[in-house]
Amino acid sequence: MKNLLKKSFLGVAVIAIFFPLISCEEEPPTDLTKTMFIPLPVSVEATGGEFEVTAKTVIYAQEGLETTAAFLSARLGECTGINLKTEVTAKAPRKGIYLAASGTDDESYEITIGKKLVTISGSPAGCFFGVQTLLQALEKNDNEITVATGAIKDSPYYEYRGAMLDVARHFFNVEEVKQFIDFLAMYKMNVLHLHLSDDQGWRIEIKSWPNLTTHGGSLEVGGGAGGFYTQEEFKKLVQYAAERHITIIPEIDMPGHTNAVLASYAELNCDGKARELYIGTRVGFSTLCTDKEVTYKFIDDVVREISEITPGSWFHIGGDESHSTPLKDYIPFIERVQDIVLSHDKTVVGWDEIANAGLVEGAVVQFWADEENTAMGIGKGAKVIMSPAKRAYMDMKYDTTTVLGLAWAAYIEVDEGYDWDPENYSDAIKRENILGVEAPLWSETVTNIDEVEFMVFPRLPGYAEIGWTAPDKRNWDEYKIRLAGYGKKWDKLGIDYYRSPVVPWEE
Ligand code: TNX
Repeated sequence: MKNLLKKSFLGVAVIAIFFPLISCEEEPPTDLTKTMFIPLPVSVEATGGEFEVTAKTVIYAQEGLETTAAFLSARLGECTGINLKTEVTAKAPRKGIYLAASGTDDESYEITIGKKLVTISGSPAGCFFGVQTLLQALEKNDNEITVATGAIKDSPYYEYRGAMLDVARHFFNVEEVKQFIDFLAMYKMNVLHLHLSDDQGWRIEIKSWPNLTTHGGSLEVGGGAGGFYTQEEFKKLVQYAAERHITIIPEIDMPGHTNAVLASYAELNCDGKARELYIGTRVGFSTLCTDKEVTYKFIDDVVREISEITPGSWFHIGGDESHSTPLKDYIPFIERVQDIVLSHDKTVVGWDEIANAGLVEGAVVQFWADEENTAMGIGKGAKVIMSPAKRAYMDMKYDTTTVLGLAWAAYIEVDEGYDWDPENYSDAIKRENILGVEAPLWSETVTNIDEVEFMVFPRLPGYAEIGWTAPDKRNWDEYKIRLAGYGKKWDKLGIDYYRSPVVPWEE
């Protein structure tokens, strides 16, 4: 409508004559506070006007924000078909879209949307998150792309907002992992935990132990061809994530969940005999030989090679479900492995079982099942990542009719995935103990990216909001309306989401 008005003076005259009373009301409502943001920002104010994105709009960026400017231009191009020019500038322009460095180093950002100029200011990470917010505020009507004017101030509640992808049970290639990273980026998540090894497969090249991938990575659950990332490919994933302000946490699970290792190198078994490759889904039957010296040489090589190509500060040592490792062996093993991780300048992360051992300074315990373990970890000074299987496991079925997924922890409908609060989950775990939230996707039953999408959408945006938005601002009945608005966007993006009956999807 507005384009028409602009194009023809005659049109304006005709409309003015025949519709004099509704000239303003003709426009779609331009109320920024009505935008369906996920996660919900700290504050949104509307000023009632609109900013129009046209082919002439330029994205200006201060130095250091070029990658985010290019990202915004590419995303706008995908959803609108117009490719905006980007330009580095030192001073604020009078019109266009302007990414400005605020001088802060946290993840907060501010957006002001005027009729001529949109300014997003923050640290590089803050600006990137602000860009996600701006993209959610875009309206496309006929040929017009507009944003309602106003102001947004925003910052996250938790510093750690993650998801995990199990690439060991089923392998997901570089392109698929990039798509997963894109899902995280849309909702301002900042951590991707990659579960890189398990009984069924080893998925990252280790140059000093090549059989790990050539043999140990050759299969996956069900017996199909597995796969692995070369170190060059892994670096590309790290880079792709970094451009989206997402840190990759590599996990090498040990001493259990190691059958693929034990099949690749006979000497890592206590009896010196290589195991067969495993394509089933049992857990708890494998263990590294904790009292052989070569085991620690192996671990040191693995941690060193992976740490060299991982700029993020974390290294995840797994440590879960080591049912075949007696506790008297498990404890010194976990303690020694933590020292190895420290010697490569990384921060230790492990599943809650590691709290049975002594913990090094800075160690992080990932709560998934056992509150007592987690409480022990807190007692030993650890921070906690909240991934309670009953609420946050994206491999759990939605309900009894879900074909994919498992159900050992719970059925997790979309409301159950959203409607809980990390700091009120367990008496033993308080706000000050919590680093953040992570939603894992285990892949025993999930074989390709379409199936990933089905398990992840629409639950993932909820975990992102739990991580970003303060608990007193979250409410399922209000959230479900916002969530419903995303169905059409996902349709357009070709995302195979679960059309949950508890979400009031738009027709
Ligand atoms: C438990 S969660 C596991 C994984 C399985 C998952 C399936 C955790 C630390 N261990 O090995 O894949 O359940 O839901």
